[in-house]
Amino acid sequence: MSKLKDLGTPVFWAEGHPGRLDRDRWEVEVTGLCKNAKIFHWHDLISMPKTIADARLTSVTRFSVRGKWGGVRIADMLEAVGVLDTAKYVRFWSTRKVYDTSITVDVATRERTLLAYEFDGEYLEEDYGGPVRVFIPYLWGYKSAKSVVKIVLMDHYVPGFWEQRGYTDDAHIEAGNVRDMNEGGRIRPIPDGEVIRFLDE
Ligand SMILES: Nc1nc2c(c(=O)[nH]1)N[C@H]1C(S)=C(S)[C@@H](COP(=O)(O)O)O[C@H]1N2
Ligand SMILES: [Mo]
Repeated sequence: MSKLKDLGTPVFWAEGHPGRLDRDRWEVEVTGLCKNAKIFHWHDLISMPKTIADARLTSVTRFSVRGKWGGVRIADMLEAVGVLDTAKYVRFWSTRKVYDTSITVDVATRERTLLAYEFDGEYLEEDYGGPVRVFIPYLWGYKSAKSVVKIVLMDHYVPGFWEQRGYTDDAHIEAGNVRDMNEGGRIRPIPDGEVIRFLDE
């Protein structure tokens, strides 16, 4: 069990659940338009400065879950590999490389965009994208790729798994109602953009 599970957070694996994943042997390759392509091992990631974002993951399927997402800033990872000025997009690949999604370098380097390994102080389990997943509070959840194994810096955009199936490329969160998982699925209205409305409650 975990906090995310206790809250009844839906588990999405469009490509099928990956099963058990080995945290201690996890590797994330960062490559593409950078000076020093690099493989980050699990122990590298947890030795890097940890950022905690108290923020919401909000799905286009209209649920939203808030907690303290902990991990490494994507900005810190890009700095570590020496991202080039020509890199404009960041592509994330999930384990088994069926699911991918891309965002701008601009959003990737924002303060609360993380390669997350924790939620409320617990390591993420496989259901929720452990050992490490992208967490982007600013955009619809389909940009927050789970169980990430590869990050590619690119000068052009490529539509990902869900974008090819009709979800928008920019994933801008649109006003409407969401089920707030922190409130037992209570239906609440959200405005346009990042869901920060229920953070102070
Ligand atoms: N690999 C992978 N990552 C994924 C998905 C998926 O199907 N496969 N679903 C996305 C969608 S649509 C959302 S809303 C969030 C949901 O995260 P959760 O399953 O941890 O609740 O993960 C995103 N990342
Ligand atoms: Mo979603």
